Amino acid sequence: MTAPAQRDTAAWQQADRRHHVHPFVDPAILKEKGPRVVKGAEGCYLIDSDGRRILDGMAGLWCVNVGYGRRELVEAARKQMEELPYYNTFFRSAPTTTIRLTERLSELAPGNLRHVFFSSSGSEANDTVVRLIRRYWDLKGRPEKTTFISRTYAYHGSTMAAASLGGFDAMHAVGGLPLPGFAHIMPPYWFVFAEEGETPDQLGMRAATALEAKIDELGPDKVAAFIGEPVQGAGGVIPPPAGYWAEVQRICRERDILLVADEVITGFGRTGRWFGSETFDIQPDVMTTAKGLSSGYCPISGVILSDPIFAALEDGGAIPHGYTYSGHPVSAAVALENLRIIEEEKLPERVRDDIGPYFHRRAAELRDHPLVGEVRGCGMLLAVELSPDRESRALFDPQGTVAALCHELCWEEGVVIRNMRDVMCAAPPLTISRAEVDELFEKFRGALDRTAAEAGRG
Ligand code: PXG
Repeated sequence: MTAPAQRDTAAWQQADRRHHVHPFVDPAILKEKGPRVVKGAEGCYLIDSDGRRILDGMAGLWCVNVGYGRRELVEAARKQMEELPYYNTFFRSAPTTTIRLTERLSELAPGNLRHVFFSSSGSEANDTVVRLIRRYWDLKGRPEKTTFISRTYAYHGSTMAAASLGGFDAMHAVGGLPLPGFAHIMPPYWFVFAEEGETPDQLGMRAATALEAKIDELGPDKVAAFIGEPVQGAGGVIPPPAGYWAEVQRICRERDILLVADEVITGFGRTGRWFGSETFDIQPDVMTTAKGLSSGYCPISGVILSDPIFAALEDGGAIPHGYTYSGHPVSAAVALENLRIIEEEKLPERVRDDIGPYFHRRAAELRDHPLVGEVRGCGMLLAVELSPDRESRALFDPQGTVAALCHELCWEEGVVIRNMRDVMCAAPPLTISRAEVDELFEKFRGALDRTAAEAGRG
């Protein structure tokens, strides 16, 4: 085995193939092509093991909101490690930094969301949501309100409960999911679900009505909550049509169903406000945050509870739920500094008024590309839906191969854009410059042209 300092790309790939079990990677393709080995990063660029610079159009996994290489975050982590590298939040203790982060999040979160439960990932946060909300209804004397409703193509994480909340058949097929007590409805996804002649707003109303129908089918006395991402992310960037969230909220309120906003992707500036809930005028009872909370520099997530939910839980005594790393002080220090940067550099405003509109102006230029069926998005979230025929909104058969090819060619061109079914998704750092946006689309178009040529659709 070569010493790490002397390893070239092939040696890294060999070691990885031998010992590393990857999430969401086809082992046959991994065996054939090996992993893409990443060595460093700066600003919006990754640096691979050959020293090549690649524009990261995905901000890692939708999380590096402030970009790579921030010295302030390194310094915050270093300082915290020196002062208090670890202490827990069990048994009546709390690191000062963790307390400060709860104050800051309570200031930032909309409405009466003022109480934070920490974990290390979005998945754990959503597991926490399931347990706490079931506990809440139990304490309210309504122990039968246990079922969660979510949507097809929702992504809420990979633990047993989070994947049950999620709306992917392939994930449900592993481990016997969904668990009992999880139901799914259609998403407001016009390109795939609209009927002949149906407008996006009409489709949005139909998707909201599906919630009403599902609650009535299950019985409102059995349903605990509806959970949704303000803009569905990993399912293919599906922004809600006008009126969708207002209708969902009306339905939930009228039937005494709690509303959970999963802001793991949409939080911390990505949609042009601090939270997607503000962009879409949602007042959730519970909010899940992760990713952009620390810009991915350290693992941390927070479930933010409203005053009444917290009050009820408080009355119920100790919550037998928590993680060794709940409120980890180093992650909390990095998150606090990250939030300071987002505020100081006015990143939500920048996304709303400047770089977001520019990003979507450039994206719109792809609309007449022969492979493109639809271009949609919000803030620094973009989907380019590939289709063999835009007019009829046809899907490729089999699904997924054309976008997988495009994703490969994007890497070759020097930009990361993620494929999901036949949707290409981008979510760059919120700090991306106009010149970098230009570069992103130049490289993306190059990859699309090559995909069209290779897939015989030029
Ligand atoms: N909620 C949402 C909305 C997410 O996007 C999670 C919860 C789970 O977070 P953790 O930290 O447990 O991964 C996510 C995560 C992809 C991809 O392929 C997306 C996510 C994670 C990994 C891959 O787009 N989102």
